[in-house]
Amino acid sequence: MVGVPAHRVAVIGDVGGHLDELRAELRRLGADAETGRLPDDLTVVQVGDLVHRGPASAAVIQLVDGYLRTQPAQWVQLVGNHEAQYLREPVFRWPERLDARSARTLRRWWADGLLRVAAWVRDDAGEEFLITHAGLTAEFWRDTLGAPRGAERAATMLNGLIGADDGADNPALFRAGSMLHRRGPVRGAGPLWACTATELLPGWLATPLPFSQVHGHDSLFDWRKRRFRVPGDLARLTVLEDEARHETTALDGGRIIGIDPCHSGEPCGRWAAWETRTRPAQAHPPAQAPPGFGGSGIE
Ligand SMILES: [Mn+2]
Repeated sequence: MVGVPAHRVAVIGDVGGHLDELRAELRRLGADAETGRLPDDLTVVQVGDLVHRGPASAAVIQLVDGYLRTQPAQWVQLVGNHEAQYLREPVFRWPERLDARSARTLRRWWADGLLRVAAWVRDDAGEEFLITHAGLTAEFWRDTLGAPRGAERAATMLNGLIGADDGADNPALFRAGSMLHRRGPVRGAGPLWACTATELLPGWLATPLPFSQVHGHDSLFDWRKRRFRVPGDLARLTVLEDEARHETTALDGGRIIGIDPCHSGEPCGRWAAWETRTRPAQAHPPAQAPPGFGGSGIE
């Protein structure tokens, strides 16, 4: 019997306004060199932080807007803390500010359910991955979501938080951690903000993972200084892939894979998307779903 053809999912880490880097990686993944069109067998998930740092934030937003318009079933856009600056009152100072048109585009994506908090995928070996900007901490998973066992359920619940508490001063979804507050780690920092070394990993050392995770935002390994930001026992659980700038920490119940290339104002050099294979129905949203599929909480 011929099975359903395998489908490729490529998860792209933080872009940081580096249009040329994003374009080059999409071409490597099979996008048409002229038109940029994605091949039919590929779904891209981008983990957020499209903007700031690099030279071309507005053009990155425009490129992604094109994919969301023309190939909406093949581009899943997640929200990062840098996009959130334009969706709510800004919470941190940043030297750059997006132009009004780009900010409006982000707000339209958010209102239309095109900018999500979480995606999920089950690979063809059966391993489930939750994909978010900064990772889902054990405390947020347990206390805010009520400890869902599957990645699909967790993604649906996270996306259901969009708009649910927009009026609140400090809604769980946007709960920042040590990176913003410059104090000790925050138990239950949200999926846009959790610091990998001090807020994401520690909780999962004490709690078996219900599913694996892929995230951007920051890293356990400082790629520039070439040293771990964590003690040796945690570092020893982590395998580095230098060429791709991926770090994989093996824990009880699953693994946590960090894919932030850590671009600064200059691109970092070598990096790559994290790729896996799945069957078309085993990703969120499914490959053929209409735009807005997946219970974002926005009607
Ligand atoms: Mn970030």
